[in-house]
Amino acid sequence: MTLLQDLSNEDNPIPINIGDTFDVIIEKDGDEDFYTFSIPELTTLELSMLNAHSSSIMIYDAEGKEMVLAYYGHVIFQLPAGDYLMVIGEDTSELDRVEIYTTTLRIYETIDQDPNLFGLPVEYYRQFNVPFATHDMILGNLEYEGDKDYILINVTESGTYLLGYFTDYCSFYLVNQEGVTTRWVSNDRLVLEVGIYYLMVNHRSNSVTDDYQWLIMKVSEE
Ligand SMILES: [Ca+2]
Ligand SMILES: [Ca+2]
Ligand SMILES: [Ca+2]
Repeated sequence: MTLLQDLSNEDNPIPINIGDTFDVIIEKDGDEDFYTFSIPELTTLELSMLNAHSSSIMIYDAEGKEMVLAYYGHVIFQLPAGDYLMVIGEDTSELDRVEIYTTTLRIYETIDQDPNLFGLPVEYYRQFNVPFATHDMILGNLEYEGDKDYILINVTESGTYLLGYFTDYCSFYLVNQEGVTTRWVSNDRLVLEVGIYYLMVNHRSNSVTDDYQWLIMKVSEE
């Protein structure tokens, strides 16, 4: 019988490089293995694990903020530059055998043009002035499961605005500078003050990819 050793603990995380494949060995109920990695710039990553339907994955930034929480051994996510701690454990009620998850953390190739994250420097975002100069709709796409798109909205005149969109499976939200998020359903009106907001688009369903089109119009309140 092979005696499996716990490879890491909270005080001794294992450094990994993006692109590495490694075995996570969950010896017993409640076991967790710890890994660290760094990325130099905003990056979309894919974590794939074999035989890991029973896994849990948590990724924390250097301040200890949880950035990713995922199950079932597969997740695509975006992180800004920084140092990260990844904790992999099991998600079963009573683990009665050793689980070995063969795990790869790699860059996910995508043409996603809109960050999934709020609070990055403004130059990361597509920026639109509201009211629009034209009535052309803006195109976007949710490129992969879990994609979210943040788009910067610069409101230059306060007033009442209407959002219009075409999509089958996306939901739209308005996010203010404090991160307060308001669902914005097509044809609904919101009163906006001059300032910077974000439009956030995410999946309403489990669909993998979705195209969407939107515009924001200023309306006069009678
Ligand atoms: Ca272990
Ligand atoms: Ca996208
Ligand atoms: Ca995105």
